[in-house]
Amino acid sequence: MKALILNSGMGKRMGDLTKDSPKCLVGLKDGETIISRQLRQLSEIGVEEAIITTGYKADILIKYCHELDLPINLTFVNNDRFSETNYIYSIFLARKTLDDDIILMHGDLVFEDIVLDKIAFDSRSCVAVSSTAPIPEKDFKAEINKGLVKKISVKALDNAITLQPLYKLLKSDLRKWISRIEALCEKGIVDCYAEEAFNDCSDQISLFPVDIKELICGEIDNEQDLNRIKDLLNKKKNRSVYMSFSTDVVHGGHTAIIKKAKRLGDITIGVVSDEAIARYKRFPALPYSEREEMLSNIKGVSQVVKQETLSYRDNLLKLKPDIVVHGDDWKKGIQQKIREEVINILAEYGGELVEYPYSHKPEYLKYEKHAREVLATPDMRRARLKRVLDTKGVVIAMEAHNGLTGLLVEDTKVDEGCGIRQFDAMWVSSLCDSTSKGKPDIEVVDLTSRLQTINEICEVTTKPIIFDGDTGGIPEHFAYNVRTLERMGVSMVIIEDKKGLKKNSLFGNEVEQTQCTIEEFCKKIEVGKKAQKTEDFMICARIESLILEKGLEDALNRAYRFRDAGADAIMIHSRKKDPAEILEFAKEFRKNDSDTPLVVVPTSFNEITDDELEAAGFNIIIYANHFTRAEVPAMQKVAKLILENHRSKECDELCMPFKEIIRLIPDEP
Ligand code: SPV
Ligand code: MG
Repeated sequence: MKALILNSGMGKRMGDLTKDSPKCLVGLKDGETIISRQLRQLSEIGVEEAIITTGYKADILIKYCHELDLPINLTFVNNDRFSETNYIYSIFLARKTLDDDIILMHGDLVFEDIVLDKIAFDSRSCVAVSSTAPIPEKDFKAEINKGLVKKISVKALDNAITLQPLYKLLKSDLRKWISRIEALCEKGIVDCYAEEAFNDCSDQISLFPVDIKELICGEIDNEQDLNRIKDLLNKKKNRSVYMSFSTDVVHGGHTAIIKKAKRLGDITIGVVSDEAIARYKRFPALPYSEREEMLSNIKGVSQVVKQETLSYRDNLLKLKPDIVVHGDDWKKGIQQKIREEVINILAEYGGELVEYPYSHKPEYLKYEKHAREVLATPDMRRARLKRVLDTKGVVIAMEAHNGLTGLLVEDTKVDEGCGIRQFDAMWVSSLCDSTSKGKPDIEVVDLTSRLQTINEICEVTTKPIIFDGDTGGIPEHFAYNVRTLERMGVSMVIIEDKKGLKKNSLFGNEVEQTQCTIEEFCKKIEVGKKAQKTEDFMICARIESLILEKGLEDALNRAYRFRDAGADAIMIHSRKKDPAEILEFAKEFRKNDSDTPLVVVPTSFNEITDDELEAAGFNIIIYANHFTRAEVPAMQKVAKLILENHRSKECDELCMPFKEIIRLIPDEP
C-alpha cells in the first residue's frame, strides 16, 4: 500500500502563514507540522512509500520532508502549473507511480490515528464521511445511494453527508478513476476537482463510506481551521482500547496488532478464562495465571483483566472502552457472532471497532500448531484431566476405540451460539476395545493389546484419556499397570470392585459376577496409589453394588471406604432405565463429601442430560459405547445390501462419499 498526498496548491486563504512556505508546513502540536504528522502516521501503519505532489514552494517542502528522516520512501511529483490547475492535474502527473492500493489524502488534512486506521485497513475502497458533522457550505460532501458513495462535490447535493478527502482506493478502482482523470486532462480540463472524474465513473467503483462521526479529521483552509484543529488535538483525551486474548503463544502477529492499537489509546487486555477456553475453544496449553502474566508484560499493555466468557459483553458494559481492536479474521467462522455482539454493544454507547488485517504468516501457524502438539505430550495430556476438572468442574467424555474414533472425539464440535461445544476427554472402554477385536468383554484382551489401542489414539489426538481398567487384576500386577498407563499419558484408570471372571456390568445378575470385599479392593487402591509417580494420575474406584442389587447403603459405605483408601474419584454404576438410584447416591454422597469427583456412565438411563447430571453433583460423565453401537448396525446393513444386490450401489446412502473419506484424515498429523 502506498500513499498519495496532494500538496501542490498555494493555500492562499492562510494569509501570512503560507507567505514563505507551503501550507502543509504550518505547525500543529509538539513541533509537528501537517505533513510531518501525516508521514509519521503513515509510516507507523507500515506504508512504505508516499508520493507527494508539489508545486508551490516545492524546494522548501522537499528539503523539509527529507530532513524528517522517517522510515518511509518519498517520491515527489512536481506540478509546475500549480497556479492554474487543480489537483486533478497533479494526480494525472503522478499516475505512473500509482501502481498499488493507495491511501489518498489532501495535504492540508489533519486526522487522528483511529481515522487513518479505519480507512487504511478497510479491505474495500472507502472514504471518510461524518454523519454527525454539520454539512459544510463550501467543502466536500457526498451523496450516498444503496450504501455506496455515488457523487462527491463542494456544491449542494441531495441527501448530503460531510466528506473528508481521505480515501483508500483498491488498485483496480483507482485505475478506473485515473482513466477518467486522463480523459479529462487530455481534453485540457485541468482546473476542476478530481472528484468530478470520480462522479463520471462512480457506477463502476464501489466506494464505501466509513462514518468517522466525531473523530478528529478536518482540512485546514484558513487560520480559523488551524486554531480549531490545534484546540481539538490539545484537548484530546487518551482513549481506552480493549482487546481480548485467548492465545497460549504470543507471536509477531499479535505484537504487531498491539503496537498499532497502542497508538489509539491505553490498552486493556481481556484475558479469557481457562474455563471459557476449555469449554468453547480448545484446551489452553498455559493456565490463566501464566497467560495473564505473559500478556501483562507486553510493551504497550496498560492493564489486563479477566474475561470470564468468550463473549465480550460483561467487560464492555463494565469498562465501556472507546475502542475495541481485533484482527479481521473474526469476520468469518465461529467468531462472527461474537463480533456482531461487540458491534451492537459498541453502537449502544458510541464506541468504535477497529479491525486490522490478520497475519497468516506460515510461521505463526507453525507456532500455534506447536502449542497444540505440546498438549499431546504424555505429561501435558495426563495433567489435563485434573485441570479441566478444576476449571470447568465437569468433564464430558466419549468412547474411542481406535485412531479414527479418537479423532472424532477430538474434532467433533457443535456451534452453540456463544462458542463451540466439544468433548473434554476420551474413554477407552473394555467393552468397545474388546468388541472391536471380536472378543467378549471378559478381560481376555490383554493389557498389551489395550495399550496398543491407547497408543493409536494418542498418536492422533491431544485430549485426556480415561482408561477402563476392568478389575485392575491382582494388586501386584495393578502396581505395574498403573506405572505403564501413567507413563503413556493416561490421566485416570477406573477399576471396578469385582473379582473372578469379570463380565460386563450391563448383564447385572443375569450372569454370575462376584464383588470383592471392601478390604481386598482398598488394598488394590493403596498399592496403585503407592505405585504412581506423578501427582496428576488418578485412580477411580467403581462401585458395582447397585448393578448387583446390594443396595444404596452398601454402595455409599464402599464409596467412603474406597475414598479413604486413596481413590481419587468414585464411579457409581447402574443398569436401570430410571436414573433415580444414581441420583439418590449422588445426593447422599455429597452430604458428606463435596470434593471427591463422582463419575457416571448414563448408558441405560439415557434420558437424563449431562447438565442435569452435573447439577446432581457428578463431575465426569462418560458416553461409554456409542460409537461402537452406531457402527455395528451400519456395517451390518451394508454387508447385507451388498449380498442381496450383488453390487454396492444400494449402499450409497449409508456410505460417506469416496471423495470425502479420502480427505477425512489430513496428510500431516
Ligand atoms: C465399558 O464401557 O466397558 C464399561 C462400562 O465398563 S459398562 O459397559 O456400562 O459396564
Ligand atoms: Mg468395561
